[in-house]
Amino acid sequence: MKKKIALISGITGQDGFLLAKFLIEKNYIVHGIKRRSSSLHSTVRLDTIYQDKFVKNQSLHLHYGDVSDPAFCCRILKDIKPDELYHLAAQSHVAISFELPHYTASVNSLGTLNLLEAIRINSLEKKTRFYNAGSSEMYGSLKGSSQNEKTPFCPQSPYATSKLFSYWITKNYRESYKIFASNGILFNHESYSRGETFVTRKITMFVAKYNKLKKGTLYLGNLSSKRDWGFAGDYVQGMWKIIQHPKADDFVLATGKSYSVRDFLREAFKCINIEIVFKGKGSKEIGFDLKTKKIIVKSIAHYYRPNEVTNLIGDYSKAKKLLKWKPKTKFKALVKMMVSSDIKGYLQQN
Ligand code: NAP
Ligand code: F7E
Repeated sequence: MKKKIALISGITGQDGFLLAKFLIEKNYIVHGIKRRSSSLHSTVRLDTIYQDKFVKNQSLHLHYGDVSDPAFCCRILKDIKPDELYHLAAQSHVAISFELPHYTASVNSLGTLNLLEAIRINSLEKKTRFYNAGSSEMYGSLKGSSQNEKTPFCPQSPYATSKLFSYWITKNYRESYKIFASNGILFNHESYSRGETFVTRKITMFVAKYNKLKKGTLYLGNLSSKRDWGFAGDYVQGMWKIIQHPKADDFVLATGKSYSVRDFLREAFKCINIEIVFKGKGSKEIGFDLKTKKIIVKSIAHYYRPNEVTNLIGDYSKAKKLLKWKPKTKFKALVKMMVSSDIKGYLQQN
């Protein structure tokens, strides 16, 4: 049987790597877009699935490119003609989007438009199914009990606003040009491959180091903000299911539960047998080891955002009903998985 061809923008990121691995296991030929970098570091996640150019029947192919370049987008679609295009490339850091709003809008909003236009210009409307990586950040802070596909959007950052454009342009191209174009509205999903400046990984990497050195302070921002945290491995399967669905549509993927940054810290330190206790409020809050009384965590104003999304909880019942998707990994198991992986990594490197 002819193998399906997938193209992934953002293949060097957390989700791109996990999705590529999943699709290769499903017997796809995977093409990925990587940006030119002065070091090899940007492709480090792909090391375990990398295949040399000269290997026969190669299932992973990497191409230099950038989604903010319309000519490149047009050319890659013309050359690859993928059955499925997973558009994951983005400036994905919310805090950084306040520092680089123009750049964030340019990559996240126009990048999506460039790929959709490339499908249209190459007359691939009937051939290529398009997945767009939408985000729970588009909702802004929780108002009711949970957020689903019918909840009004209220973006609170340049990142969220840029993603709202990409969400609507995806819907617009679906309705105007009959392209199979779907949005995943994904709540936070984490893993051992999560970027090191996102709060969960920042915590688990610190815990791994603290486990060995028994010293140091972890500086964080708002410890009270709450997120619906799931495991990225479960979510890439959801992306695939969204694309296999008979009809293009928009789907929330989430766990339906939310925990604070403080909860995540407690659980992560528990993995190294430290009970952490908190004292103080806001940017004066500290976390210390109940046994030794050593201060380990400090909240500082530097890491606060100009506008904070205080709480997010997703309602994934549509995906459960129509896609038969549900998250398999619970919060505690996720934290444990990330801490264990970082402890192993730290011990190997030091
Ligand atoms: P990530 O780890 O930050 O990866 C982002 C990827 O996009 C990287 O491969 C990055 O390349 C690439 N990229 C950035 N700008 C690009 C450009 N101009 N052209 C081509 N590639 C570019 O993000 P992630 O966590 O995997 O998330 C994947 C997608 O889902 C993103 O769109 C994100 O906004 C969205 N999302 C994520 C979550 C989550 O919780 N993880 C939730 C909702 C939505 P480099 O490696 O070269 O930087
Ligand atoms: O922050 C708080 C911070 O940066 C989570 C992206 O994948 O998910 C992600 O966006 C919470 C926020 O993720 C620090 O204020 C406290 O309330 O890990 P984060 P995010 O902003 O939720 C959404 C769904 C996406 O779409 C994005 O692409 O943690 N927080 N102290 C901190 N956050 C960071 N990064 N660093 C801190 O020191």
